[in-house]
This record gives sequence, structure tokens and C-alpha cells, in this order.
Amino acid sequence: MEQNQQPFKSGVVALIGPPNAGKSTLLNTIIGEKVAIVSPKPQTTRNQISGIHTRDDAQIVFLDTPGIHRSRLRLNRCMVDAAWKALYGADMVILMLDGWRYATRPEQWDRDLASVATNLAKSGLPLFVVLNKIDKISSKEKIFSLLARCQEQWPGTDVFPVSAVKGTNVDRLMDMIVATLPQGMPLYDKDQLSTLPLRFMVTEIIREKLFLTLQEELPYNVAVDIDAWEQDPETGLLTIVATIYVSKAGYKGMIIGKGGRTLKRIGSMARPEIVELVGSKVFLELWVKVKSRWTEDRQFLTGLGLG
Ligand SMILES: Nc1nc2c(ncn2[C@@H]2O[C@H](COP(=O)(O)OP(=O)(O)OP(=O)(O)O)[C@@H](O)[C@H]2O)c(=O)[nH]1
Ligand SMILES: [Mg+2]
Repeated sequence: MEQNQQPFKSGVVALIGPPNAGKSTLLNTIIGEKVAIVSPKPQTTRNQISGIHTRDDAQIVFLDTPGIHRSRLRLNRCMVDAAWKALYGADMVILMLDGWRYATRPEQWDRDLASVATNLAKSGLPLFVVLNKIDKISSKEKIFSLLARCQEQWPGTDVFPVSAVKGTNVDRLMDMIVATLPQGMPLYDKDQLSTLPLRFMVTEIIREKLFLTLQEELPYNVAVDIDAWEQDPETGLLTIVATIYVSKAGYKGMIIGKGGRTLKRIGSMARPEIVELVGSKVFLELWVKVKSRWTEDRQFLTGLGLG
């Protein structure tokens, strides 16, 4: 019988790019489970999110990151710092771009990518460019001209047109990542999908439902923290008490909604996903508290794993 002579590969791949490019969606598609939250709004991801993909010939730790954008706000600066920090210790970088955005608004390219391109060049890490959301671009010519623009900006770099949502071309991207990674042993059990603590993942699920439910600027002004996490040894019921922090008193009523309806909806959207994640029955209690200017509060941000 023929033996597989290929050496085992392992390494860390940082997923970097402007907000809303589809970085978290790609991570989830690769891992095959939801490890990162996703929403149609930009700046959904706030921390580094790890996802572990193990196959017969390789183990890859992906680091999903907050979208790179310009802002003077402390929370946003911490998010962008967290993104760039993912390059330390990474073996390679994937720059993820929303192809549809640049197909429809080409003038956004320089604004979004000038500083990203400079920083990536400085890192000296192997780079792949992923042109995402090609399912939304019906004209082949537009895709070709975007691929050419990527080649112009990053000469000699491999560029992959993909659809992270549909999984188009993701297998080819994975094979090329594995080919680029160094030889190495797996660091994690093959069944482990993330290094993130369950409690953090629960706060992320709640935050995703806030992003999906709330309008305008509100989602950017909420943070979620766990107050209590207790499992009844007899019934197995896990009671989770979490607080949603808002930066202004006016926001509190908007989250709670008329007769508590909005908060209840957020809880019922989050609970089934939490049950799936923790693998037991869950009682979820949500509170809303005002913490003025939390987005500028260094200590509070550190508590959220930022800064
Ligand atoms: N049509 C289409 N939509 C996509 C694709 N990939 C992602 N999206 C959508 O784009 C939006 C943003 O996706 P995310 O995965 O949250 O993007 P992100 O880059 O992680 O965004 P931040 O965390 O804000 O930086 C969501 O509504 C996704 O459903 C794709 O391949 N095709
Ligand atoms: Mg994200």
C-alpha cells in the first residue's frame, strides 16, 4: 500500500481586512461550525477569534480579527490594535477583501487599503489575497479587473476569488495555505475547534443577536459580560446571568423594548445557540445596565479582552 509521504504541516494564519469583508464568515465556513459571530453591519468582530481546522495532513489555527478601519475612539483603536497583533506569531496572512464593494465603488479601494498595504508589506509574512463575495458579482469582466487590481497592488501574490458564504473556491484556498505552511506537529486535539473560553463565546452570541436586532449606532455602544454561570449538578440545568452594558441611559429602554419585548427576543434568539454550544439545558437571564462612556474606559475594555 502506498504511504502518504507528505510531511504534516501546522501553523497560524491571520485573517486581516477591512470591516464587513467576510472574515468571520470565511472562518466559520472553514471550521464548519460557528466560532465567530457575523452580521451585515461593519465592526462586528471586536477581539481576536481563533478557529482550529485539522485535516489528515495539517492543523491550521486561524485568527479572525476586527476589521481594519480609522477611528479616534478608544474602543475602535483597541479593536484595530487587536487585529494587527494577530500578525505576531502568525506564519502567514490572508488579506480578505469585499470584492463586491470594490466592483460597485472602486473609489473606496485606496481609502480602505492604503495603510493596510503598507503594514502588510512591513510584516514580511507570506500573503494571500482573498477576493470575497464573488457570488454577488455577475460580470466576469468585473472579477477579472479586480484580480488585476490586486496583482497591481500586491505583485506576485496569489489572489483567490471566493464566496465565503457559498464555500466557492475555499477548498483550493485551503490546499494552498497548507502548501505554504511550515512542517510541524499538531498543537491541539483534532476535535478542538477554538481556543476561546465558553463564557466568551456566550457573550459573543448575545452580542451577535444585539447586532442583528438593534438599529443604527446602538450595537456599537453595547458590551456583554457574564455575571453568573452555575450548573445544577442534579438536573444539569446551566443558569447564565449576563449583563448588557450600554453607554447612555436612552439606549437602555431601546434594548429592553415595550414590555421587555426586544430583550426577550434577543434572549430567545441567543438561547438555542448557547444550548448547542454548552451541550446542556440553559436558563438565560439578561440584564441591561448603563455604564457611561464604557467605550473610552481603559479598565473596562481590558476586562473585555481589549487594550
Ligand atoms: N453575498 C455574500 N455575502 C457575504 C459573503 N461573505 C460574507 N458575507 C456577508 O457580509 C457580511 C459581513 O460578514 P462578516 O463575516 O461579519 O464580515 P467581517 O469581515 O467578519 O466583518 P467585521 O467583523 O465587521 O470586520 C455578512 O452579512 C455576511 O453574511 C459572501 O461570500 N457572499
Ligand atoms: Mg468579523
